[in-house]
Amino acid sequence: QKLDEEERKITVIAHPNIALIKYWGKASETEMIPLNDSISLTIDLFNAKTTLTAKRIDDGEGVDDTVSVNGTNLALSTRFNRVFNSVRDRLGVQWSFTVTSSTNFPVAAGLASSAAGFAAIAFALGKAFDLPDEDIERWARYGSGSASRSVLSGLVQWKKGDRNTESHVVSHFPSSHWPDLRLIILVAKEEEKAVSSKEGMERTARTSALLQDRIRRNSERIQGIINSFAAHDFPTMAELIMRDSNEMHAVCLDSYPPIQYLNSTSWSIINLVHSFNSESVRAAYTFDAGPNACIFILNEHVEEFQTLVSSTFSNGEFVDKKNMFVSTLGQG
Ligand code: 2P0
Repeated sequence: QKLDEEERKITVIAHPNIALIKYWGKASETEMIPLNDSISLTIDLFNAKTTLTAKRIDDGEGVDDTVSVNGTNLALSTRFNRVFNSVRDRLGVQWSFTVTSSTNFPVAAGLASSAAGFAAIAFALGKAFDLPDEDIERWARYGSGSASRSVLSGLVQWKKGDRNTESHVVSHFPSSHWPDLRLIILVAKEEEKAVSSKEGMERTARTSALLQDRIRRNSERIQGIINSFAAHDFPTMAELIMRDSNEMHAVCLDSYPPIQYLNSTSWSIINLVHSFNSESVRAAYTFDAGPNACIFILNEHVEEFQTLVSSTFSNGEFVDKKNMFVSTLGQG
């Protein structure tokens, strides 16, 4: 909505995403360039709804940006400032930005909201000023690397690129390509605050020799995901997803001091999935920078898997499907 030349207002929605092959480590923190490509699907059940109001300001008048998420005003971090300043540089005239965001993620889900949040802000900024997709992706990335993958829909690859202008996202398939695919999110209680992704990535890049080995396998893995997704080959895709998650957590352990994101519940779920897969591979776990499990699975197996999880944990963590969320994937 262009209220006049002095004010713009727009409301958009973006979804968080889950990486099948994960981003871990940056070549540049200032330009947010990753050390390896990553590939993801969006989690359709959850979203960030964001309203942006942009107001023209006169030369000499100070900018006054504000961001509130779920009713709380945030202290603006370097990342927000980097996004807003980059937009002002692009526009060539001064604007102040007010962002009001609400998320429908259950607080208990402990899912990182930054991907959906920054994707929504970047999308709103781009659309409010009729700017091209490259700008939207870049601003999402400046906010949070993984947010750039939430700008598109379907199976989305973030190609690292070697320079700022080369790092970009592409969608290989629309979400409609595999409508039976589901994600079950199992929320495992976090005992203590994890090392942030930013800090963890920095430590791994600085101290882990294993990371170099991981990076060497990256393009083969990404291609394996694209091919198995294209062919609806669940067992092949599932093994790649699980191996990549395991490997990301292995390089975290190889960092010094070591970083541990998985807890005993996470490990029980890993073992449960492998026993569920003993006859044929029907489920794949993946873990981000925390203990919650994300399980890729076909719709026809969801009920059986949920029932198994509910009955396995004797402390009642997942009884009656508590702490479990089922989503379709890839709408973006
Ligand atoms: C991913 N993660 O590919 C990986 C897997 C977590 C584990 O991207 O520093 O919030 O803002 O770029 O994107 C989470 O880290 O980190 C993440 P920054 P981000 O989804």
